[in-house]
Amino acid sequence: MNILEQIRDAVVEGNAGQVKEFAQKAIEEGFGAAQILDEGLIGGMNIIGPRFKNNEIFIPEVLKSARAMHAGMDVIKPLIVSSDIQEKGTIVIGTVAGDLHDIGKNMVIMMLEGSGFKVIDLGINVPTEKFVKAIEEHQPQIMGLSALLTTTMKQMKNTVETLLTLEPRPKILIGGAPITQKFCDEIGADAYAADAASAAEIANMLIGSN
Ligand code: B1M
Repeated sequence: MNILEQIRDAVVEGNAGQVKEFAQKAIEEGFGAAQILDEGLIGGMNIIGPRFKNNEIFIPEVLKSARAMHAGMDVIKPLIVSSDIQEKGTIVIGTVAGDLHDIGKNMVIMMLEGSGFKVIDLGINVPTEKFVKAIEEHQPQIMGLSALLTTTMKQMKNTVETLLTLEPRPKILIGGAPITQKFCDEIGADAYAADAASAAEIANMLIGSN
């Protein structure tokens, strides 16, 4: 079993100590952050997802895996986020109201910061008013919304509807497992990104630096 598979399995087992140790070892073996993220950390969560869905495991196990995954993200973060990168612009990001999922959002943040953006994280369960207030306060070029539940897609739509009425307004970038380009077009957001790496690419396109 290679080191990325070991990371994946340690995420599945929810063993944060091992995930840290293996992630460090993977870096020493020359694996890049993106590969450790995709094949190791996300690989583990992709195994957890169907098991959770099929009631083979329950919330405590999922949270244990989530914590293990965060421990791995802490190890690879310095590889992604280089402190001497000049800030390109500000992005405010949050998970919409009613939704408590933040693992994917936090990955998106890591990639955005790694790409040179200043990111203001509003956290989870963010009501529309809080997004609006953050726009007034931080004047971001981009507003990022994440949703992981089909039930909170409706909330995302409501929030986007309000943001579209602001003048001037930031570009709106949306993402999350149930979100699609079709949904993005339907609700009038400016862009959809399927994963953390493309979120950073698309953010660059939105501010015209690519
Ligand atoms: Co929840 N949950 N969960 N969960 N959970 C899902 C999403 C689910 C698909 C599991 C399932 O049934 N198969 C299902 C949703 C079904 C649906 O809506 N159709 C589900 C459910 C039902 C629930 C609860 C309702 C369960 C319950 O209580 N009965 C409950 C809801 C709580 C709430 O939010 N109100 C719940 C709770 C939880 C936990 C708290 C236990 C935990 C969250 C912990 C945390 O986030 N801190 C949890 C988890 C971990 C999951 C699964 C297993 C994994 C999600 C994850 O982190 N994936 C998930 C199953 C699955 O997705 N396979 C599931 C890894 C992550 C890297 O991927 O978040 O997709 P993802 O992010 C990607 C992209 O989507 C994209 O980039 C990321 C990186 O590549 N992306 C963006 C994300 N945001 C973006 C924003 C962007 C751009 C790209 O621009 C701004």
